[in-house]
Amino acid sequence: MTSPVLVEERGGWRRITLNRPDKLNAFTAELHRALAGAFADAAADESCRAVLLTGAGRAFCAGQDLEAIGDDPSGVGDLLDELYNPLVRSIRALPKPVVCAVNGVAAGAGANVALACDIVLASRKAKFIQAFCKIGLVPDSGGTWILPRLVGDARARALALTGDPVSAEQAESWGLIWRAVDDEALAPEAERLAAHLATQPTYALGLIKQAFAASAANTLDAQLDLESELQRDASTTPDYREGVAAFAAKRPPAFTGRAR
Ligand code: T3D
Repeated sequence: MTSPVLVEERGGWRRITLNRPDKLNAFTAELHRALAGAFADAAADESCRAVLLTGAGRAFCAGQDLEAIGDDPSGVGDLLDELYNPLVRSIRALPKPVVCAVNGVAAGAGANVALACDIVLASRKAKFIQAFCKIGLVPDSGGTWILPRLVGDARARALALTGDPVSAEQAESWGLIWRAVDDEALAPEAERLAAHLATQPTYALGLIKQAFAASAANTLDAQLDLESELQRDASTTPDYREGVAAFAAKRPPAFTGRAR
């Protein structure tokens, strides 16, 4: 049987591909379980220093598989508690960068899982759709948290209340994503970025993720304190010493990514 998630080792980073192209990579429980396993493996493997998430076929992900849900609405909240929320948390908590290459439509939870990643590239044919309201649901997978933070309240509300699609170019100009790129450039560009990140001071990149995670709830004062704490930690790493030594010697740094 074809696996709903493909994992490819790429020398320091790995590509995780949602693989139900006939159903636009819509989430089933099986896909969720495979994806959770792939992220857990990436977290546990010290040699993996970056992750690239993408979709097979013409779509990134159409959100929840609406056929798999059937007519019984009783498990909908449970699905979020058991599958979607842990997924978003695991992406955000992964102490290494996650690049998302949005290769086509990203709808519903598919859009919000993409937006949970650290750096989002999208092909010009991609679009982002907060499709929830079209079926009488509420944006989930962190959508009501991340959208206003990325694009502001006015745009976030309109996107959530209308379910109108946003093109990749519009998403870039609004700050919803990092960059829109030509269709044929998406894979090489995302791979180049993941490969670059995999050579960087991974432990410090993980601390940067921690700082951004905390900043959403912190006062400036609290954030300044946190930055001092994280900077102390970062400055004890071999990568900090290597970064400074390489700068002084005018040579490229060779980072290990390790904390100690
Ligand atoms: O439990 C819970 O529900 C809570 C969790 C909710 C999280 C959510 O994500 S809710 C939102 C669910 N997603 C949607 O509502 C999006 C539904 N899909 C669409 O609106 C459209 O398919 C797209 C805009 C994404 C793409 O449109 P288009 O015209 O490019 O493709 P298509 O023809 O509609 O779809 C192609 C095939 O994929 C088609 O199958 P077929 O007829 O060729 O056998 C279609 O049924 C299937 N497909 C697309 N989306 C889903 C799906 N099958 C199951 N579930 C889907 N979400």
